Amino acid sequence: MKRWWAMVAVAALGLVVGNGAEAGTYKAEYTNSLVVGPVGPWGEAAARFANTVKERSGGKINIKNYFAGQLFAGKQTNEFLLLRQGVADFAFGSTINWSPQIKELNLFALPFFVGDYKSVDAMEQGEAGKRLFNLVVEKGGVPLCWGENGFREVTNSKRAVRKPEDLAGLKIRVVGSPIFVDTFKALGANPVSMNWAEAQTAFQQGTVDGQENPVVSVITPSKLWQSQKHITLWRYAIDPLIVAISKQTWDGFAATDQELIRKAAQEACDWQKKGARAGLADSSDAIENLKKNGMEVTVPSSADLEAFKTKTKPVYDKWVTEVGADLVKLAEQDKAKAR
Ligand code: X2X
Repeated sequence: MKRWWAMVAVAALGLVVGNGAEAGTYKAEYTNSLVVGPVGPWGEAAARFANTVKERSGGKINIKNYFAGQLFAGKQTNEFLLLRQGVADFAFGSTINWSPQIKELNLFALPFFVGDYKSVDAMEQGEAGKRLFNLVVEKGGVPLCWGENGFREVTNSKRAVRKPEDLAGLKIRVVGSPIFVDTFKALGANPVSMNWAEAQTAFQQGTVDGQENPVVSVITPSKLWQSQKHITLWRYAIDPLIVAISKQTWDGFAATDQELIRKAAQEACDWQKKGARAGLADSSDAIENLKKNGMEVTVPSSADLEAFKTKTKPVYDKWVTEVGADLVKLAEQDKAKAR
């Protein structure tokens, strides 16, 4: 009898000191949203994350990856809304796709602002990154770690692009986020906003001439050389990923599960980021592979880059105001510290 009461007391105490979560109640499935497919470091990191969490939770936390935009039914700029509503429990999200809801995330898309890996790492780990994560929290997400899509390089089927004039009139697919339309207009191109799934069909049908995306995360797994002959390595913008969980979902987990998830996410991010840079940061293997597949690679000189930068300066100025001059200043300070 005594023992029975002791057990009740312990259980009650557990509820009181618990995280507000009803420990032991799990959903049959937790959704994870991705814009890309399972091939490549982005998708593979999501698979690793789901496996790790399942294993470490003894099979209780089952994350199902919804690849290729299945969860947001094509409209990639809605992904953060789904996360906020809890339709997506998790997201391995591109900062570009979330920028319509969190406009400060356009920081990374300011033309020719970031430029190198050291700078982006310094921004993410520094004051700018902290500010951005706080904004994600304010908007209803719980950010777990930074991943990486990568530096965005422009490709097309028509001609080598070394100068702004080379882009004149080219129909370039961009994400449905206004800074990209502004940038390509400033360069004299003809930008069209399109979701990634449709864009891939458009490249095959030749209804658009070009696009911009990172080499290892997107261009290679999507075999874009099948339609795009030319690539220019200009690093004009970078697209970090944020791995995040919906606030409701997060609050539904006990502290021990939260800890397990946070750790598994960090491991997935570290692995993913390394993968996104493989053959780019440590060697030129990823570029050699593009050549092997028939692409012609243009590497602009610093004078060439200056010409692109000058053309896009009005876009930069406009979007510094949108992003917030104080945030840009924090990012500049972070970058300076890394040097
Ligand atoms: O749609 C794109 O270009 C992609 C895959 O890079 C993003 O999700 C931003």
